[in-house]
Amino acid sequence: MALSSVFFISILISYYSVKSYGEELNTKKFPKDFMFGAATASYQVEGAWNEDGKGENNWDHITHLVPSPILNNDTGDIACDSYHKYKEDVSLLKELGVDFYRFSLSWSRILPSGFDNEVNQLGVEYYRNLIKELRAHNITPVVTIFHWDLPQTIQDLGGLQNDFFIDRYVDFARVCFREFGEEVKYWITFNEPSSICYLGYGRGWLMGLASSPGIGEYLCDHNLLRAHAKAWRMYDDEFRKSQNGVVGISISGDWIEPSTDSSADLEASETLLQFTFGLYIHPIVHGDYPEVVRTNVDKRSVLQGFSQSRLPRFTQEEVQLIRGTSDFIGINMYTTSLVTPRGSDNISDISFEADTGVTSWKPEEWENSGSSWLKVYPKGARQLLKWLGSNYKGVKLIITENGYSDNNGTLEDDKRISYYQRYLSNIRDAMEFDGVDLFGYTAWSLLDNFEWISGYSQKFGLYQVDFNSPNRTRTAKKSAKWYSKLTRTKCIVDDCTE
Ligand code: GBH
Repeated sequence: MALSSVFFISILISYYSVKSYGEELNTKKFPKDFMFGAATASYQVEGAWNEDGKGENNWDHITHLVPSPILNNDTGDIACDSYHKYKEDVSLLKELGVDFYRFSLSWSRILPSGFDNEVNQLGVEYYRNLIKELRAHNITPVVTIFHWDLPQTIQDLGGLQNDFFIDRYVDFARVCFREFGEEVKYWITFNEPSSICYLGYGRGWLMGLASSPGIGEYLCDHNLLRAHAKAWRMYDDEFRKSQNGVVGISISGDWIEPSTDSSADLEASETLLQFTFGLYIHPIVHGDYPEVVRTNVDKRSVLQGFSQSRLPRFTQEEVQLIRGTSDFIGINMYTTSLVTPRGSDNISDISFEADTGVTSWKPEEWENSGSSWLKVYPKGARQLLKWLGSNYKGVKLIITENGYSDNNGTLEDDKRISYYQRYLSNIRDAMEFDGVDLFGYTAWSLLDNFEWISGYSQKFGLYQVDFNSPNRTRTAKKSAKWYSKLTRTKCIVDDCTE
């Protein structure tokens, strides 16, 4: 080929990829077999906190404390009342036209004592009925085994910081596979290890509200990863042949954008991505923690006078156990942060943040949502997927959460539509231009629901829920109509090309 035409083509290619990057909406349909879904989690929607034999969990405990640590003293005692209204929820999912529904199981509803000495048949029945209703409407259940509601008995013993958790989790997972695995082919072991461990045991915002910064999160991570791996292997040994499903995990985090293009900021970005995504995905893919995490925590632990690293070590057997234990990786993505190295290192600071060696923030001027942590930055979706795709080649990815909050639950939620449209456009770009192997997308959330310590003040739903009415009346927002067009056309604009 003549040099001039090579030159011409490369200009064309670079023009096209610049143009297609970011602002302009991608007009290509999602592939035919690409799955669209919607998600909720047990404590956030079910209510019925003490009905039909359910045991107490950490969220029942936290929300009933006096004074309450939850905004407006809100509780999930009734929440969206999905325990009683699951048939209506399924009819909404039908209206949305989704391929799947991602929901989670309440551990203490199924095992009231937290342990497998007693299985609560009424709890099992509830999920059986939900699954049956979904399948009757041709909606695939995608089931999260653990989405933050832990039996209080187990939390009282230190929760995920105590390594007895590992086998208790495997016991619970076995009951789930046994009771539901004939009908459930997609499993997610844990929702967001970093929220559970870092926000939970490191910062004290979730789980038990107690915090041990720089220590608790690593104990929790270490146990969570081993619990995940053991549950995956147990499925493999005891159920995969007869049930033929897949088991994965959902990891969350911000895309971390270097605040300038200096090499220091690029390195800071890579480091923080390793501390959020790599911390979990690297062990699951390769068997052990990422090098930068190992090195940073080990080094600081020594300087702080610890005789052993605050980040525990896997034995060789555990490395073998953990490596290769995910059939897919779920990604929960919402937002982006900027990053730069920390100005000075105060070595007496024992914390995860100090271990990362970087500092991150979200610029004031970025578009707001109803949650202070959620700034709208659609380009970050493509960047993150591209980073994941190139760091973990051959790993199947699905977005298990993405969504936008406001504070009033308005039905005229054009901002939510715009968020979904721009994020999905960047996601489509990542598939088209960066070769990212993504097989599905999940909107968070089906319903306005109990947003943890923020109570009912932050609303993510495609459907509004009237929390003042005993009926918990559900009403479709404009975004629900938009999403139902998307699920049917696989197209985010009015008119798509194939
Ligand atoms: C998801 O977490 C959860 O899986 C889901 O249950 C939740 O409803 C949804 O997001 C929307 O928030 O307020 O400063 O304490 C997303 C990751 C981690 C983002 C915790 C919010 C709290 C920051 N989340 N983080 S703060």
